[in-house]
Parts: sequence; C-alpha cells; structure tokens
Amino acid sequence: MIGRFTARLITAATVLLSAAAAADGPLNVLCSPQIEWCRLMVATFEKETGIVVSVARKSSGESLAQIRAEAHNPVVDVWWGGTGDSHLQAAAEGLTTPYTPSSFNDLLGWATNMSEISGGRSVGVYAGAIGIGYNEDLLKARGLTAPKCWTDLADPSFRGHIQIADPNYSGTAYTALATIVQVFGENEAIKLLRAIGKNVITYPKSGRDPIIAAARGKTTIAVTFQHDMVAEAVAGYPIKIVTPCEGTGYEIGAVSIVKGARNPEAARKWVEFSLRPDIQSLAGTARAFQVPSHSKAVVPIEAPDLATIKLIDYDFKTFGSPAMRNHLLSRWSKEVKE
Ligand code: S7P
Repeated sequence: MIGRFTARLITAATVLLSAAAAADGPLNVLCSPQIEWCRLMVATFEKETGIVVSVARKSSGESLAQIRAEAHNPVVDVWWGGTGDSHLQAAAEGLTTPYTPSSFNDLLGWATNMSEISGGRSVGVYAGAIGIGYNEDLLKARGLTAPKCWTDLADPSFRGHIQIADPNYSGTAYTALATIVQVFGENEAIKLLRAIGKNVITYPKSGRDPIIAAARGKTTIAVTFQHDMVAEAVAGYPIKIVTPCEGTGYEIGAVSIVKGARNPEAARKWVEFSLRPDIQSLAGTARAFQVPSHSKAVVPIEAPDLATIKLIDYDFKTFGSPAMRNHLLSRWSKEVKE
C-alpha cells in the first residue's frame, strides 16, 4: 500500500515531468557566431517559448567535428551560425536533416541558395565579407604602410605582424583560404599563403581572435570577417578595414538541424525563431553586424554594405564540398603551416 507521503511525491514528480514535456526541452544548441549573440538568442528564445536551452559556443570546424563524432548518439539538436562551408560538409556527410522553414520565400537569394546546395539541410541566417583589418595606431608607430591587397600581406615588412586563424578549426580562416584559391588559382594561392605565413605570428583556433588581438595592440594586422572588425571599431579601438584590391570572398552563416536530434520539435522552433525578421533585427544589440537573411529584417547601420564591397563570385558548392575542403585543408596543413 502506498503511504500518503509517497503518493504526494509521485503526484509532484508527475506534474514536473509533464511540465518538462510541455516545455519541449532542454534544447541543445551548438552556436558558432560571437558568444554575445549566442547568449542573446538563448535568453530571448527561453523567455518566449519556455524551452530551456543548453548552449555551447564553438568555431565552425570544431562544431562539425563534434557533430561528426556524436553521429551515432547525437547530443546537439541544432547547430546555429558558423560558416556555410562547414554546414555544407555536414549535409554532404548526412549529419543533418532537411527542413524547410515557413519563412523560406521571404529569405534573400543567398540564404535559399544554401538550402538548395545542401539538399534542404541548411539555410542561410546571415552573410558577411572577409577582409584585412589593421590597428592604425600600431601601424603608424611601426612605420608600416597599410596593406591594400592580398599580395601585400606577403611583404617582408610585416614579419611577425599578422594573425589569421587555423582553417582546420575556423570557418573564417577557411573562407579566407578558399577566397585566395578562387582569386589566384590553387597553386599560386598556396605559394602566396606560404609567403604570408612567414609574416604570421600565430594561427589561433577562433576566427575572430586575430581582430580582437589587433584591437588590443597584440598584433598589427588581422584577416577576419569585416563585421567582426566593425565590432572592435564600434567598441572604440583604432581598427581600419580593407577589402583586398583583388576582391574578396564572403560567408553565408547557416543553421542546420542535426540528424537524429533528440528534440526535433524544439529544434524546428529554434530554426523558425532564428529566421524571423524581429529576431534577426536584434543582432546589432549584441554587436553582431552581419547582414541578416530575412528580407524584412533591419540591417544594422554599422554592417559592411555587401553591395559596395568588391566580392568575388564565391563558389559555395565547390568549396563547401567535403572533397575540396579536405583537399585544401590538407594542403594548407602540409604546405603552409610550418
Ligand atoms: O564572430 C562571428 C563570426 O565571424 O563567427 C562565425 C564563424 O563561426 C567564425 O568563427 P570561426 O572562424 O571561429 O569558425 C561566423 O559565421 C560569424 O560571422
């Protein structure tokens, strides 16, 4: 016979369990953009839906590696943000699952293009161009001339003055690598990257780190996304932004639901939420100055204007394919990073 105390415990546990089921979570989100934006997204989503979110911030390459390692027992439900090439590789490896968001027809062409290339497994959330940033004060103090082109970065006067992330971990650095290959052709690009490598002081894991270092006077020049440079300039650091004279590449930051996700319903809610114009319009408040993918979202006034930047016709399909990505990363590791 069950005592009165035990019966009350069972009732309480039942109430808690059904509340948890109604709340649809916890939802595991892997977040690749800047941590400030990840936190804002989580707080807003939790408040609106009541679904508890567990979030981890990881670079694009690291996120892909985690999802791959967990393929037989997925922990992550949804991967939000990070460069499209790594989402495309995840799609090609069958690690993510198709989903067409209800806002699909209101998204900009580059965002739906990501969906087409990935077989509906990823969709674009934001876009941003790669560039060269430098600390103007430090450059002057060291008597250096500002770089204007990719080839300028190989100038011996910049020995020890450049930072760019490691493309094996960083989607930013992979975008730069793929851009230079598309501008110069593969062999010339590897030659140029080897020459630039002589000037590189360190290759950190996270794509944004080099511009954070430049802003704080720890390096003079950084190759990162231009919106990450804007964030430092807006914070008051003496950062100048250069679009390389030969033209530059860009990313389509994406969102994908992990195949076999334990919380598919909540994952779909996250995707819907992250593509809404009112939610995308909040990004600037977290100093995230990418261009949003929903046609009705407010573009932060600080966001670099992609229409005025000399962009190359970046081939996302080819450079997001596992074969090309693995090939270039292997060449970079063997021939560029010493
Ligand atoms: O900081 C924002 C941002 O540049 O980071 C994302 C991306 O994951 C780059 O980080 P990693 O290079 O460390 O992978 C970009 O998608 C985003 O614009």
